[in-house]
Amino acid sequence: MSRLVIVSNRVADLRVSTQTGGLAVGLADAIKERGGVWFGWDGERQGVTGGELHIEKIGKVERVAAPLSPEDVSNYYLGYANSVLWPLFHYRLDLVDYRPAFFDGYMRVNETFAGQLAPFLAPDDLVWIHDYHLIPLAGFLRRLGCRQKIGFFLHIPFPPPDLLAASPNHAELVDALLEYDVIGFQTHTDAGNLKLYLREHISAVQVARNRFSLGERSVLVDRFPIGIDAAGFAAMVGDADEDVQIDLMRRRVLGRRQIIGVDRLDYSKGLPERLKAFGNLLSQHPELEKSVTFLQIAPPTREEVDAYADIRTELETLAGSINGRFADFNWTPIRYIHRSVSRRKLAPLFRGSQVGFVTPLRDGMNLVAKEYVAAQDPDDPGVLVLSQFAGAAEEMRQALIVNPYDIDAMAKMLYRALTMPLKERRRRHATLLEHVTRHDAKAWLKAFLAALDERDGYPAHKSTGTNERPGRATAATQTIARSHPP
Ligand code: ADQ
Repeated sequence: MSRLVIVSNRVADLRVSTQTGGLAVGLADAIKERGGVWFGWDGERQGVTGGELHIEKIGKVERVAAPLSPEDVSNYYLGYANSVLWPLFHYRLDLVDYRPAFFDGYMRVNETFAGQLAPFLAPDDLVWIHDYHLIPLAGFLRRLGCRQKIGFFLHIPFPPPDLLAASPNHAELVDALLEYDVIGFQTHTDAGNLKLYLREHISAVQVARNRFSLGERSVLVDRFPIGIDAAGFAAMVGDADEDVQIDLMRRRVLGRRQIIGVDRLDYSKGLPERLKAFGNLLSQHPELEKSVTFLQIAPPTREEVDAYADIRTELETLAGSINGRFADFNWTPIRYIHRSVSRRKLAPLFRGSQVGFVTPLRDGMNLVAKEYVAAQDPDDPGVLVLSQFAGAAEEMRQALIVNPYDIDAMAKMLYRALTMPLKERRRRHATLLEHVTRHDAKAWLKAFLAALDERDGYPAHKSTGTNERPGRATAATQTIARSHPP
């Protein structure tokens, strides 16, 4: 079995098995089993880009952490990745803060990472690069002569061609993607959006449903919906610590039901709309007062980016005004927790909540939807209310699917969830659980690596080492007619 090389923006802590964040813990297990390298930014903000790497050997794995300068953290990470690509790929052109210096920083960091990573690669390694921070990495590796099979997985949505074209660098981004052997997305919609772009703007020849020919090589464009460690998560529900247990008991005694939301505090997660829908529910159903609470856990992220500070203020104001309107001396309708909660606490909290309220305006997948299902008691399960714009909605059709912009419809759906008969709850949950368990993190990993392993790889004679940007001057991309929109 080939070694595995994983590259992600932040290098994972391989000594800790449970991490907060989107990148599946299963990856750590896979790399430990096969041996290899995990490369990424060390997460510090005061280093020197291209400076000394921090290398740690853990079993058969080398963990390689690269430093970045404050300027590059600002331009590459906070700038291009999180102020341009994140909003653009979440269909939020209104929030894109495009600046040429951001793109230059993005390319500079990717080029530097490629130079630092290349010496660690063995000829037969499978290289798996994760997420929007690192799109140009394969192109820079190719220029250094790396011909390994390189796959890319995008954890977030991929926008339709017209939206993508609004970015001044869309041609470079798509060219860079074409340097991979496998380009993996969460959903049919995302994969379909790239295919549309390739057909409309690049005249790439589609040789099979998921394969595009680029002259001597071809790329696979496919969906690999990410899963969770369903069994591992379910096993944590019995472990509630004291304060969670007390909270559960108190609600049981008072006959209070709980709606739960757990998200990073991000404008893509639809949090204000969610709070408003809960407020509408209370207005429309006064009989629910004192019998339902809404617990929203939303730890801060990327607070240096203005849009994140704005959403925080908006949410605090909204929670305050809904609580001000409905609260009584012994009942606070919305409990809003602005910090991270350990997974050990999350699993029992999900289990003790009668509704999982997961309504992003746009989301690559949304693991919380799957975790909520995995944590339920199959004999008396809660109901998942899920946004049609979460990638998870493509698979989880037995959830109550809502339009997260339609606040009134969400309030009605909450009411339906709270009043759903046990038989229907069980039926819906059984189908969802079966899916989440079968298509878990291991299945995702296996499917992606199998697809990558089956590829022919980069032709050995291909010239490399040009100073052009990746994708522009390689033989692979010269063979196709380009007509990128302006
Ligand atoms: P995220 O945007 O981070 O991930 P999500 O898929 O929901 O979104 O994953 C969040 C993870 O962090 C979940 O495992 C959740 O339990 C945990 N988490 C969230 N809030 C927490 C809190 N307060 N305390 C503790 N843990 C918390 C990105 C994409 C998603 C995609 C994932 C994986 O945006 O669409 O599903 O990657 O590919």
